[in-house]
Amino acid sequence: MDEIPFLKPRLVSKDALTGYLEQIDATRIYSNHGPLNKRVEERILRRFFSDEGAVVTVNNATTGLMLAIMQVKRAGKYALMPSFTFSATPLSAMWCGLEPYFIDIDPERWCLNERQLEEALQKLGDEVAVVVPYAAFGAELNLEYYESLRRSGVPVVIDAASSFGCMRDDQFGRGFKGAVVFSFHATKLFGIGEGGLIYSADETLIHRLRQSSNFGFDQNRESRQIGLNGKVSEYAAAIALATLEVVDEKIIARERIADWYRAELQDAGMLFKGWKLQEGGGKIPYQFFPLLCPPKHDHRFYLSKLQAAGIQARTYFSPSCHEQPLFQRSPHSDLSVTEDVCRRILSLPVWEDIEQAQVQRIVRCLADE
Ligand code: T4K
Repeated sequence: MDEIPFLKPRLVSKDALTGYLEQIDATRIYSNHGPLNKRVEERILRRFFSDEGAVVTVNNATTGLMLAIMQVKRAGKYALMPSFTFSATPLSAMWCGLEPYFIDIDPERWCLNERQLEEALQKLGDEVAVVVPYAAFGAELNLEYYESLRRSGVPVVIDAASSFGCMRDDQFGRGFKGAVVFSFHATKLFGIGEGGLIYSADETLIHRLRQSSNFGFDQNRESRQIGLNGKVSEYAAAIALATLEVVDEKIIARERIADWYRAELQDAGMLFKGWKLQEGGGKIPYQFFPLLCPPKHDHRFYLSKLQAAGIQARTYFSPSCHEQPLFQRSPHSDLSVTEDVCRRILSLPVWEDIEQAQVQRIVRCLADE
């Protein structure tokens, strides 16, 4: 029986790139916020954010998070965030000299539990330097809540690594005046290899982030603030421009695959047998299909069934951050929902040309007990 890989990303073809590569050859500008990067930013701002606010490209979301946290953080010790995230979230806070402080997630959307976040804010007061919520797998966060938190003086950087490409006409993050950081890693819907983007409705913030992504240079090319090299090469921008031409097809293809998963799970009656889907995941840019297995087994039971059937799957984000050696000593609130989700989470294959019959095979393998 054919193996089903976990991911099989398809970036743009060489033919789609040729025109852009010729433009690079003609200008001989290869980096430093060059013309293709400028075009990527303009097109993304128009297409996804209706020209509201501003964006800057960065060489990956981890750099974007570091730059944004460094830019907005206030005096304080802790970065409040979920433990149910990729290690890039706490790592970027640590690079900014902060200690991650993990808060539990809610059981439906698997995003930061706002009530527990409020309790931690009360308890820690001025020790909180920044809050870094993660929009889990592209689920929408309550932006009104985070905007009011920001206005009350608590800086907020949203880890939206998995969110780019959701909502065809209303990209998540639009209108938020803190920083929203997206990933363009090869494994994401808008994959360009390595890359990312920071959005804010606050244009001044993006201006400062653009400078800090270029050694903190001001207009005289003198370092005026702390910075690093977070720029994107023109070759990567060429891939982004070609990807923009097909992004609608990618969004539609992934939505269709998620619909197949939902229909198969429904047909097999699994949603009444303890299997659980993420809520708030109507139009998310699926990088893979996440779901919780019934509590009677932990996910290893199902992973081995899949493996025996030649199907690759993963368990993002298990182990969660507080279970990993580097973060084991980081302070945290009660993490019982995180621990339950991490025991049960499965990440199932999604890529644009996966076939319906393959999705069927995956779900039937799980259903067959
Ligand atoms: N915040 C959150 C919440 C994130 O999820 C991430 C990244 C970040 C921040 C940071 O974003 P970046 O700095 O990366 O822009 C992968 C991705 O590398 C990572 O970007 C992503 N999250 C994470 C969820 O997944 P790994 O270490 O699990 O990837 P790896 O090498 O195990 O590959 C995953 C699967 O994809 C494998 O089956 C192989 C396949 N693959 C991978 C690549 C790179 C391919 O088929 N082709 C490829 O080119 O992290």
